[in-house]
Amino acid sequence: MRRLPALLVPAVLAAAVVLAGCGSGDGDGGGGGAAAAPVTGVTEVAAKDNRFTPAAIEVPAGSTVTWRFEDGFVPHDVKADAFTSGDPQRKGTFAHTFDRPGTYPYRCTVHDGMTGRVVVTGS
Ligand SMILES: [Cu+2]
Repeated sequence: MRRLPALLVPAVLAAAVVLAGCGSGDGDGGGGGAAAAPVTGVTEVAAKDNRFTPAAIEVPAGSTVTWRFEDGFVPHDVKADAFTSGDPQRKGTFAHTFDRPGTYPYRCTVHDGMTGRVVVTGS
């Protein structure tokens, strides 16, 4: 899962440096998170353990991404500028189709620091 082509490694390191430079520190500490290099070939995101996994994905335009709420009694939602899953939920799924290329950050409004990102590439 974690293996990356060698060419990508410098980009990941650069991103880590940029992050470290931000300084404000949200106390995440879990590594990865929404700022991590996006995972490709995945259109499902789990809302579990108070995080989105994978937190960042990259899909081609026209893809439908499905979030699965599977954190037991802990409710989550998915809120972005362009879409929202509605009320926080404890189970079930939410799906959104991304027609336009761009980067779509989103978050769970229930939990600070529970964030994710969908990167949509041109088809
Ligand atoms: Cu949440």
